[in-house]
Amino acid sequence: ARCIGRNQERTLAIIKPDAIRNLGDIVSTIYENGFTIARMRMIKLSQNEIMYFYGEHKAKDFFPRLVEFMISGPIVAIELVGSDAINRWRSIIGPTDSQKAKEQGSHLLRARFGTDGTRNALHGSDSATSAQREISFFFGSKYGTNTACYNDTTCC
Ligand code: RTP
Ligand code: MG
Repeated sequence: ARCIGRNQERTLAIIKPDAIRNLGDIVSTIYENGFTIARMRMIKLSQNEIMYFYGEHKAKDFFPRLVEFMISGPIVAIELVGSDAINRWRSIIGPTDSQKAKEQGSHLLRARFGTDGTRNALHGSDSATSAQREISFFFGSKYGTNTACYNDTTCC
């Protein structure tokens, strides 16, 4: 595998069912922001799989709404690699509520493609621990196909 450089971090992005038609624009934005796509997979998850993936939210009032939304169609899981990828991807998508995102800036991906607090077009891992868990959930291993390293301590 080719080494992609130092200070690289991985995160898991998801294009949610409401944004699948905008896959092309979203992939363009990913590359415009200097990320590499290590792996990408389109999949329709079962109710049980979504409940497991979002298990940390199972007691929240919005959980049934979230599960119903996420099983409403296929999603695309993307393993992103880049500098400060976790925080940078979350800042590119914007706040959870798409209406708040629209107030903060029309360039934010949730402003462009989301509708409200649940139908918000995109996901981004919230920590390195979450990123590892979520990448493994979709891809089975933390290592991508076009990279030789996981982070700056093991790379190059
Ligand atoms: P995500 O995990 O999808 O990247 O989003 P997030 O960190 O910004 O938000 P989180 O609190 O983890 O919530 C997970 C997803 O649940 C749905 N949600 N609906 N009040 C609501 O209707 C509500 N709150 C959260 C959203 O789809 C959110 O992304
Ligand atoms: Mg979250």
